[in-house]
Amino acid sequence: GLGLPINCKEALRFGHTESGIQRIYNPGNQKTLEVYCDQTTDSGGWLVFQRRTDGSENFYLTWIEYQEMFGNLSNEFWLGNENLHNLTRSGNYELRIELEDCANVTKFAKYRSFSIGSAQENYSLKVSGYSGNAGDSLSQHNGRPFSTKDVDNDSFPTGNCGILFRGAWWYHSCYDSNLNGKYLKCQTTSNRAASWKKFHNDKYSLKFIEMKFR
Ligand SMILES: [Ca+2]
Repeated sequence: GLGLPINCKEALRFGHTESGIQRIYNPGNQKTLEVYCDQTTDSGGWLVFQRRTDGSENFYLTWIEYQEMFGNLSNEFWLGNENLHNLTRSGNYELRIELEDCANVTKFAKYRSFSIGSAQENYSLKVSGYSGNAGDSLSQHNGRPFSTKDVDNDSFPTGNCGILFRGAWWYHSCYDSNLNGKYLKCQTTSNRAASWKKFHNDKYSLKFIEMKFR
């Protein structure tokens, strides 16, 4: 539709070989939207849907706020759960997560299959097929619905993981990763941090995080 690519993989085929902001046509909801494409990492074609770099955006937000995009595509942002569902509802997608610690060590986690359910399914996470060098801190979240500080869909009976750990995620009871937790500028003392347990631990606030699919 409209001569626009339907995602970053198609944009790459159309000759958009540089990373940056790209307008796409999403057949999932027949709308256009701007996204950020990573066209260099691991052969490119990646549509970035989350990034943390400096703590400039507040990620401790509500269900309704997580449904839509917030932040700045050039820096910190969340693409929005509605967009994520509509972009992954048909076809097969892989997920890649870039992580950097405070000693500038970079690691990644890749998953062979990734999609996000509908609003009726509470934007549940479907993920499988780990590879990479960061360790697998996401497969335990497979099948879990999304939770926020105001909508508790987690499997922890006596509290809201989103409030306890200041994030919004596909919490179980509660997490192996908390990449929408607090950006604490390399602090290593709070389990509210934006963390990936298998890389460091649940108190280590990572310096750089990027989540993307293709
Ligand atoms: Ca709960």
